[in-house]
Order: sequence, then structure tokens, then C-alpha cells
Amino acid sequence: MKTALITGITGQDGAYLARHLLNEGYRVVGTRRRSASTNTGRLDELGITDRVEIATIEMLEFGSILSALQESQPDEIYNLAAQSFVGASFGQPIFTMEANAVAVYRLLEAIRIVNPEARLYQASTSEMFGGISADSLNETSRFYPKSPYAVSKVAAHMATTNYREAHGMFCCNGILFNHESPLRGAEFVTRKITTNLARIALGDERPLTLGNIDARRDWGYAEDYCRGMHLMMTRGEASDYVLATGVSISVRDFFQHAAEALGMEIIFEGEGAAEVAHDRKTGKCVLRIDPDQYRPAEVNTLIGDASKARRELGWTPIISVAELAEIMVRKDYDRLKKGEAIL
Ligand code: F7E
Repeated sequence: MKTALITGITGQDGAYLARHLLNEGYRVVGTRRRSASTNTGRLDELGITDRVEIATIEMLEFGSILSALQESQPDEIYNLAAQSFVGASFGQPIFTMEANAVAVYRLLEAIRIVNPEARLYQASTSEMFGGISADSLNETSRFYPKSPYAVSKVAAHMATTNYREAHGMFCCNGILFNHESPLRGAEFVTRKITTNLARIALGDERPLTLGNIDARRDWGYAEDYCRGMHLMMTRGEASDYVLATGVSISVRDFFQHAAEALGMEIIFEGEGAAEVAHDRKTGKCVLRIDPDQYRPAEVNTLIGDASKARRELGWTPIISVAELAEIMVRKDYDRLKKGEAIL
């Protein structure tokens, strides 16, 4: 039986990956930070809390990572722990660099010391391309990070590649474009849209507020992407892979898909910060723009080209963005209707 260590197991990707690996027959050890409360909501929702071992780890502490590796003796390590909110990284650039980049060096060093044969998956991101305007971004595209988050992820990406080249370790970077699900954190735009539309559909009068609704993203379904992470780790040789759908739509279009799935008929009026959206059926104002949500530097458009993953891993995303919006908003509607808490 193989052992997988997943840092950040309590997040969206950690939960889906844990379930996938359990189904593949792995022993799964997940790490989380020490805190007063244990947030296993996503693992509970997938019904796997009792099937994973939870270890406490502090990614800012080298000794803590070293002990976790010595105790769990993993064959595969999936580093999903991060400060993953791009917007927040502008206010916390140093913490973001520590948690997302320096921590990866600690992990790489610890693996090299404890067991250099262990395989590492590093969660890289499409945000690294940031300001590159290309129709389709792949593993050879240039990086142009536009936020402290993206800068930290470029550093981690390069460190991971360097350990592969310098020490011959099996280290791969998964360059994942945005991937969402009903388990997505409520502060990310897709989930913010679906939780708030569900609330409005159930009678709440307060409109949702968003920032730049013209930003375009290549949104896929998180479970598809977690399957891809595992495929990267089963190869004979380590390499880096883009996972993306190849379709990019705006925040405005995602909002529209989700609203339509709840039976709303959306009409947009006005421009820029004065733009609003109404539901034609009820006459309710459902969306306003809040300029406080604008980022100091924005990534306008991202579209990925996953042809290497398709060719070498046989990976293809299954769920389209319109289906994704529908799955998410229906789930949030059902949760709120039953009086359940939003994860
Ligand atoms: O923003 C715009 C915002 O926060 C998407 C992370 O998982 O994916 C994620 O990063 C877009 C941006 O995701 C609001 O300005 C408008 O253009 O959902 P997001 P992200 O920044 O793309 C990548 C791949 C990662 O690696 C990251 O860890 O939506 N937007 N209005 C808004 N965004 C938010 N959050 N809230 C708004 O009100």
C-alpha cells in the first residue's frame, strides 16, 4: 500500500485528492496547521474524515516538516498548502512569500534529507502567466506574475524544477488554471456568486457585490484537476503539466450562467462602477459593482492549453463551465434551503 502525504488536506483540492487516492488504495495522511478548531467540513462532506490520518504541521517551521515526513514515510507528497487568495496577497506579501515559496524550499530540503526517492507534486498556478496576453498558455509560455501570490508561486515553481534538475528528485509542477466546485472557498469569485445568488433566490433582498466582472478565466471542475495531479505522479519521469479546459469566459458570463440555472433572467444596465444587474422576472437588483473589490493589478484573461497533459497523461476535463456554474449554484441553493451552513 502506497502512502500519500497531502499538505492542506482541509481545502477544496485536498479533500477531492484525498478521496481519489483512497479510492486508488492509498493510505492518506493529511496535514493541517495547529489551530483551536479542526476544520474538516470538506472531508466530512465527502464522507472520508475517518479514512484519513491527520497530522499537524507548520509549514513555516523546518523541524515540523521534517518530523511529519519521518513519521508518515510518504511515497508521494502533494503540496497543496498555501495562502491561495490572490486579492489578500497584496496586503500580506511577506507572509504569502513565506507560506508559498520559502515553505516549499523547506519541504524540498526535508524530502532530500529524509527520502529523496519520494515524489513531490507542487501546486503551481496559471496566475504565474498573469500579464502575458496569449490565446493559449502552455508549459513553455513566459511568466509575468501580477501579484505577490503569483510571484511566490513562480519562486516555488522554479525551486521545484531546480531540485528535479540538480538532485534528480521526482518533482513535478501542476500548472493548474482556475478550478472550482461546491467545496470552493466562499471568498473566490465563482463561489461568492453561487452562494449569494442562492441567498437572493430564496428571498434575500440584498444584491451581490463584485469587483471587475470583465476579468476572464479558464474555469474547470476541481475533481477533474485532482485526478490530473495523481496522473502526473504515476509517470516514469517527472515533468510539468498545464491542466485547463481551453475555454475562457468572463466573471459576468459565469454570473449569468449561475443566475439562469436558478431561473433568473438577467439584464445588465450602466457601465463601469455604475453597472447593475436586475432579474427581469422579479425586478430585483441582484448585482452591484464594488470598486473596493478591484485589485491593485489585475490579470485580465487566462486561457490554458492542456495538450501536453492530454497527450502524455490521457487527461481531459469532463465538466464544462456552464455545467460547473449550475452544479455549484444548485448545491448552494439546496444547502441554504435546508438551513445548512455554507462551507
Ligand atoms: O478571482 C475577479 C478577480 O479570486 C477571479 C485562486 O485559486 O485561481 C484563483 O485565483 C477573478 C479575478 O480567483 C470579485 O478580480 C471580480 O480577476 O476567484 P478569484 P483568482 O484570482 O483567479 C488561481 C488559478 C489560483 O492559483 C489562486 O490560488 O474574479 N473578481 N469580483 C473577484 N474575485 C473575488 N475573489 N471577489 C470578487 O468580488
